[in-house]
Amino acid sequence: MYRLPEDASAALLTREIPADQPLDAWPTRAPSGTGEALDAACAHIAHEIRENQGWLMVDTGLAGLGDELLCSAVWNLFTTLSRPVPQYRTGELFYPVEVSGAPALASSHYSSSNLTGGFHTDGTLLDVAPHVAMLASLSAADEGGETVLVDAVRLVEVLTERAPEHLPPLEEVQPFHSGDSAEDPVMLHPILSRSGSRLEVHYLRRYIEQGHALQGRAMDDKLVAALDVWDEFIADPLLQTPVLIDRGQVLLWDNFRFVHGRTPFTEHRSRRRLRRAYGLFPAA
Ligand SMILES: O=C(O)CCC(=O)C(=O)O
Ligand SMILES: [Fe+2]
Repeated sequence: MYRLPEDASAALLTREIPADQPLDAWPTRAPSGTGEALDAACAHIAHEIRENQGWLMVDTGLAGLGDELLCSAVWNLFTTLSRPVPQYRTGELFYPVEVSGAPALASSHYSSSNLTGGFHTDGTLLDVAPHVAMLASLSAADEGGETVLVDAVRLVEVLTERAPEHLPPLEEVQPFHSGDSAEDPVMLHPILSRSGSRLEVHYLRRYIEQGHALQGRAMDDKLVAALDVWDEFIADPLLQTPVLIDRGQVLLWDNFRFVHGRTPFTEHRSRRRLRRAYGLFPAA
C-alpha cells in the first residue's frame, strides 16, 4: 500500500467535478497548479506500474470526504497519472462498477453484476485498449469482493515450464466480440504477444467464443485445450493476488500484464461501490 504524502493528497482537492457530470464528459486533462508533490507521487506510481511489480494500491487518505469530493480527487489523481480513454464505444470515461438491477449489455455484464471469476483484461473491444486500469472504492462489500490480479508474466513462465505445447494457440490472433451489436467490429488480438521486451495480454474468453460464433467458425480443439489450461493456471490460488479496495483507496495496474477478476461478495449492510477508469501513458 502506498500512502500518498499529505501535500499530494491535499493537491487532489484543487478541482471539483459535479456528481452529475455525464460519464462521457469527465475532463481528460490533469488539473493545473497541483504542484510538485503530486507530480512526484504520480511518477512513483507510474514507475511501480510500468517497471516494477506492475500494480499498486494507493491510499489517498481522503476516505472521510463525501462521495463527490472523493470521486473528484481520484479523478484528479488519475488524470495526473495518465490520459483517460473511453471504456465503451459510447464514450464513458468514469464508470460505476456495482451491482445494478437494470439489465446490462454483454459488454458491461461483469461490471454491473456480482459475477466472479471471468478473468480478463480490460478494453479488448476498444480501438485503444488501456495501458493502466483503475478501480477506486467508495465502499467495500460486507464480506469478500477482493479484486484478484494474476500476473501473466508468471503465467507464461509456468506454461513454458509445464505445458509449452499450449503456447502457440495463445500467440495466434483471435477474434473478440461482445455479442451485443452486429455493428460493433470484431476486434483481433493475439492473447499473448510482445511489444519490445514487454508481454501484452488480451483476454476475455467469452468474447473470443462470441468472436468465433460471429465469424461462423468453430474454435479448434487446440485452442479450446490451450484456453482450458490457461484458465486452470489463472485459477491457481498460488498465482493470484487478491486485494480488497476500501473507501479512499485506489487500485491501479498494468492492464497488458495482468488478467483480473474478483472473489464472491455479500452486500447486506454495505454495497460494493467502485469507480473504474482506463488510461494511457503518458498523461496529456
Ligand atoms: O469488480 C472488480 O473487482 C473488477 C471489475 C472488472 O474487472 C470490470 O468491471 O471490468
Ligand atoms: Fe475488468
